Amino acid sequence: MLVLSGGTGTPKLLRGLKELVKPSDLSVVVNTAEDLWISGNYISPDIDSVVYTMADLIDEKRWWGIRGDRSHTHDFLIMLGMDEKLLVGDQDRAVHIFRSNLLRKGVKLSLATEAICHALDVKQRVIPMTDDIVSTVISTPEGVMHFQDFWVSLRGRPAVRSVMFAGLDSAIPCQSFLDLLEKEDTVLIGPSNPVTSIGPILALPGVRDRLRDKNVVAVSPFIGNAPVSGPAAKFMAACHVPADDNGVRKLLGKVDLFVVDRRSRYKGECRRMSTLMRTKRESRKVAEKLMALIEESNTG
Ligand code: GDP
Ligand code: FO1
Repeated sequence: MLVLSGGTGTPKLLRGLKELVKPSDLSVVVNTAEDLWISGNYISPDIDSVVYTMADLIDEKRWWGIRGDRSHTHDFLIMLGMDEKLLVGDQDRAVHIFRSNLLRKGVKLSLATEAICHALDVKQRVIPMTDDIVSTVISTPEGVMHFQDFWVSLRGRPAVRSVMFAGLDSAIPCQSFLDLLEKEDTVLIGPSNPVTSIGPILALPGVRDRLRDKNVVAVSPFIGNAPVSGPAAKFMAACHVPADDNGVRKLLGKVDLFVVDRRSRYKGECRRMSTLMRTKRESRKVAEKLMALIEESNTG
């Protein structure tokens, strides 16, 4: 199965799916448009969240960073007068250093990610959506800024005029992503931000075309009429779609099976189940129900 993922909602689902699906049958293509260099190292927040989830290292309170990690280096850098816009944990930083050393030698992000997976004994395939640089740029009345400046430094407070993806038009999907789109019958779009996490993956040249003959299953990131967390509602309004399941459905485009939370007021064709995943148990339940639906949709 091929899963498209951001760094929070879909990793919660992957926490359940990895208990049910053989590692060799589970591949995850991850958004990289929120990546950035910090203090000389390359951070790929969504890839790291997916890898740490698969390695059972993820900090499940925040859905970024490593559980129990310290921040001695970050604290000392701040004391020295450096400004680090993200709070980077020490072990997390070690992963960034490992990755950045490979990138500086000319190794592609996809291969560097494979090396990280190998080192952390992650058997599932975790694939960046592209090896090229794509950056999410948010236009606000306070200026045009990188996603992380908007979301972390300014805590998502400014009004959002538009969301753009610099570099997306000339980016090429990773070859292993294209190979999986050939091979897999089912593509599962996880409950991630439809604008800034799933949006860039689907907008890569050739991806939407290749989804035409697939069984595309999507889980909405909305519970009732609001996202569980994050800036999805603000971004969706800036994209001129309603901030609800109708808007999610519109942004995703071709979907054969749309799964919404049982509290949703969505009136279109869909399947309903509880999709809230606060615990490992809830993640597993959602994953189980989803697998049953997918099986049904493939045989029926
Ligand atoms: P990001 O990369 O950190 O922005 O993370 P994602 O895009 O992967 O996930 C953010 C989205 O996950 C938000 O829009 C949330 O509404 C959604 N989300 C978080 N937790 C849950 C959950 O338990 N269930 C569902 N259905 N969606 C969730
Ligand atoms: N998000 C924050 O809100 N504050 C942070 O200090 C922060 C640090 C951080 C460090 C490593 C990493 O991989 C992710 C981190 N995030 C942090 C999350 C990151 O900003 C995510 O991209 C967003 O949460 C949305 O995807």
